[in-house]
Amino acid sequence: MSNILDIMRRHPANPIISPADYPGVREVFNPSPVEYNGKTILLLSMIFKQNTCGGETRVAESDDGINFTIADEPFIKLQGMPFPFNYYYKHIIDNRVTKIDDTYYILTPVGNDVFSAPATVLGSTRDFKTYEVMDIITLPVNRGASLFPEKIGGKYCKLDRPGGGSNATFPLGGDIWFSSSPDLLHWGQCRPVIQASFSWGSQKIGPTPPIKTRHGWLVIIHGVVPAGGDVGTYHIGAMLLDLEEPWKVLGVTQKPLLSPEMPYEKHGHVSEVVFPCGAIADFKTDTLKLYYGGADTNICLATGSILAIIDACLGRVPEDKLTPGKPRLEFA
Ligand code: BMA
Repeated sequence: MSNILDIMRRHPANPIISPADYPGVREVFNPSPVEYNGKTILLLSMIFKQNTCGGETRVAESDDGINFTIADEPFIKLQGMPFPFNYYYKHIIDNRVTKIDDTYYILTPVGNDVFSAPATVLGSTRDFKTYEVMDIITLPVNRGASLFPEKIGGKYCKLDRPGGGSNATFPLGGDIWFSSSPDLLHWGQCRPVIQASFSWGSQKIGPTPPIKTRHGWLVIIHGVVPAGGDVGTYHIGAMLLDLEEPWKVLGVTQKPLLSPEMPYEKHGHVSEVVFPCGAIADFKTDTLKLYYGGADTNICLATGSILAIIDACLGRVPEDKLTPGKPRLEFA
């Protein structure tokens, strides 16, 4: 029996964006996808061969979701901004973008060499040309912060992953948490959501922006196990959260949706990595378009039935790993 769910199909043109096509580029990976004006936009994570300043974010745009044109200039430029943003100008990658009303909000886990990192910077855009920085909205160490696309119970909501993962450096952490805010800037009422302790996500897991379905909030997540690869093996799976109380897990896929299997996922700058920063749902055709990074080197696309993914989430819930099962932290 396969260790991977048979739901997603890789696009035959994979990798759809490769550094080989862009002289000077060393890595183009971990895209954050969103629809804008009838186009598909990807916020790309890019690292150049002449790497003086970590990674940067560029906008790629496409009419068909497969052939992309990459902007010539970085989209997010924290260097040159006033304190505290100027401290966090390095390694601006792995964005999570969410449209709320007519604004696209971008959460970026940013780091530097001075303070502990990454912290999460919130910014916004309406046209993917102008980026407006808003504030730093999480303490470090925190990765993967992702906004829900609408208020729930009158509050903005987000998922994130405080702590760096359960490894020698960060023995605790690596779990996904929920928090809410009246204004996108002040966050609290934190709730643990799910522990990094299932078969394909035993070391750390990380969220992407939740997608609203009739059955619950569908969240594509990555999961890391310590074995294999340069830094463990990175898988992609999904979980389903309660629509009204989104810190409650209705289910999680028992197997990954995608694991590193193809050469462009197994070999690259970091081996054995498939990494998502979001997905686009087409409910008319019941298709999830999952854009992801392969081996921290290139960009790939896989598609699959949204309903099948939801079914897989609901198949079996490891009760001891999920709230309200036996949470590691008890709270009133
Ligand atoms: C994570 C992030 C990602 C990367 C992954 C695998 O911690 O740095 O950008 O894809 O590691 O290297």
